[in-house]
Amino acid sequence: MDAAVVISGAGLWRPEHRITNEELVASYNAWVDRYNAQHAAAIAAGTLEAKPHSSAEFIEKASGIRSRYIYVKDGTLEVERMRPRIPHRGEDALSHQAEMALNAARIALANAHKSPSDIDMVIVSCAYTERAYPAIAIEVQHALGIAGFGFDMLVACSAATFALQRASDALKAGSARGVLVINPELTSPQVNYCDRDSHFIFGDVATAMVLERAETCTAPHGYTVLGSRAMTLYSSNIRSNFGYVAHAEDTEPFGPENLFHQNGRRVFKEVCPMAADHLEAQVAAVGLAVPDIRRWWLHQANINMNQLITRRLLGRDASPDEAPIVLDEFANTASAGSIIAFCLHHEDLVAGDHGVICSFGAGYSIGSLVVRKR
Ligand code: CO8
Repeated sequence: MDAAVVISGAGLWRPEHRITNEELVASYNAWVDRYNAQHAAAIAAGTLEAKPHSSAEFIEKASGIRSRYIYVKDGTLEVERMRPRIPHRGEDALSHQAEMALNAARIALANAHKSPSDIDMVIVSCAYTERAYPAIAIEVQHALGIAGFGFDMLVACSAATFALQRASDALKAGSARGVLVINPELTSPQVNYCDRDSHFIFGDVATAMVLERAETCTAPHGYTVLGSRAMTLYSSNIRSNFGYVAHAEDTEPFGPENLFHQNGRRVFKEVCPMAADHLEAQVAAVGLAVPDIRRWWLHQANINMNQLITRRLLGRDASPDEAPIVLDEFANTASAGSIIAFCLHHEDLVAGDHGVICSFGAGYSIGSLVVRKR
């Protein structure tokens, strides 16, 4: 029989700065007014389309987002800049993402009643890493004084769930005693704040989880992993093309086509049924049925998506207690969304309660873990 693996601690770190929809829209609309004024002649001649305003009401209705955290607010709302002004750190300083990762990791370790000496594998898994190497995970491992190994993983929105599956498999196989999975989602540098379709979508945050074998777990809120599944299906509907080859292609690495962009409508239509089918199959695979699930910690990209998926699964609307939404405060935080929902809403479950952590997004990718409170 497989050794039982437990999620024994979770940590959530919020940046100190926030941007509300109203602030974001005021900045975008001022930028649009300036753009339209600068191109007034072409717009009047019909050779260029005037850009329309964004609206806070649209954003909340279409997505459920009311505000987002941002690692550095300075610069982001300035019409002349429209991107964060993140101070450069030299090679001797702790990197931005390592700092975010450490903030979340320390909370997860404390909640798991573990110290760095109990950990021997560190996975930093998120939508982007700020450099190729040395891995952010190895920097975090060094800062915490962990003996063992670390590596980075990129799977966009499913980075956290896919890493949790890697962690669970390593613990079952005996190649690790304790694993830290950390998701420092520094999304803001890849957001095109001049794009009306996507300027509102993302927020920055860091989450972390500690996983260990059941026999070492002493934490008060441990969750046994009953099963996990990762699946991918290629799609170009969500893309971020920025990359190192631009240096040799002689292309602008950070042009609009290389920042985040998507066909949101198609993503919505294609991913919702896939996610619902995946969840139903995954719950059945561990011998449970949908009504046995006490809580759904779902990916947080869009409130309407989550409502559609849970309605398909349950045959009725899910209550906020059954499927918590954190989008209003956090926006879409790439892979961290379902982990934030877990961090904020897992201590009230009682022994024997079942829950599902699930992500869905770019790739396409879907990842899920069915868990039971100890
Ligand atoms: N303000 C006012 N009106 C707007 C705005 C705006 N900001 N934007 C669009 N509109 C208008 C459109 O022009 C359109 O007008 P009309 O009907 O006259 O043509 C109307 O509103 C409707 O537009 P859409 O059809 O585009 O709007 P939707 O209702 O589809 O909502 C959403 C747009 C919210 C984007 C929605 O489609 C959605 O959320 N889809 C799911 C997308 C999703 O889940 N994507 C996952 C992306 S995240 C991911 O995979 C991880 C990436 C890694 C992190 C990246 C970090 C940068």
